Amino acid sequence: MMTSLYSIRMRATCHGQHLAGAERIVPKAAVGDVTAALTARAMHCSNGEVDEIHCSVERIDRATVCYKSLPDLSTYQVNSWQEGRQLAICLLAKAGVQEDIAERAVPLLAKGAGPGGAVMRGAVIMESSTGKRFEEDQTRGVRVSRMDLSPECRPALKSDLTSAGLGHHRILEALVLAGKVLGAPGIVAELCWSDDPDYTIGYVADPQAGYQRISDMKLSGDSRGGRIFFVDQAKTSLAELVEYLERQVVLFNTPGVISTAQEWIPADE
Ligand code: WAQ
Ligand code: MG
Repeated sequence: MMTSLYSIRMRATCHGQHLAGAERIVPKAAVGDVTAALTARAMHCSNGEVDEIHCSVERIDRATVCYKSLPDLSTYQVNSWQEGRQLAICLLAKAGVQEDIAERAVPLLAKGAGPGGAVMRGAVIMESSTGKRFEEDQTRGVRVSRMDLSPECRPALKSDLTSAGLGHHRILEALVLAGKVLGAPGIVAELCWSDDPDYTIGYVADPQAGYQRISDMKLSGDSRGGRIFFVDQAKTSLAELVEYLERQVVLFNTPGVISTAQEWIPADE
């Protein structure tokens, strides 16, 4: 008999504010260790003192698991955040997002896509040719959940990333999240950069080109960031999309190709 799988989700708060979150999908025997590791990570996060940690552990029906391959990873080295944003618009347009929509999407994340310019807890869902937004709650947005590497793939990917100088768990987690998003019905592309003021790297992902990191998407010290999922409305419904992103269990069992960083030279220089 195959051992059961469990989804473990952790979120930590300070004065009711989100501090840290992480999730894993692991075999039954690893549940104790992984829950402890995620809790320890929340306790040691440098953003503030933890008030509450919530961990949920939920058994998964093996028959519902969808196995996929991770996207390839590449890195563009740019000279400034202005150049990074210009490159992001180019990559989004190449992926099939209408250019004027891409040009409006980047400043939307830059000013904060939530009400009053707040950083959202989840992602914006945006129609790729009209710019129309679909999230029911623009404070929360849509949260991608229930994805991980298979137990066989995790050490292989970790060692590939570490050899490329990309060993921080933030990168692995963003790659896995983007991998799930790229499998979504009607997806055209994803745009992301962190809301962590010390972390300026972002990415544009699309199903053909994969996970394309951009070295600078904002000025250091800026605590705004977020995610936008661009979709083709004709190819999906909001209900189907949200069901996939929030509930469908996805395990990645094959790493993608990891390329070395390349310099980006803007075309008009
Ligand atoms: N689902 C949807 N949106 C999310 C989720 C999620 N599970 N988690 C975070 N977000 C949104 C939310 O608006 C955050 O403010 C924003 O994304 C950024 O989240 O070097 O660290 O966890 O290759 O700060 C990308 C580059 C790092 C990594 C992304 O995002 C690399 C990052 P953060
Ligand atoms: Mg963050």
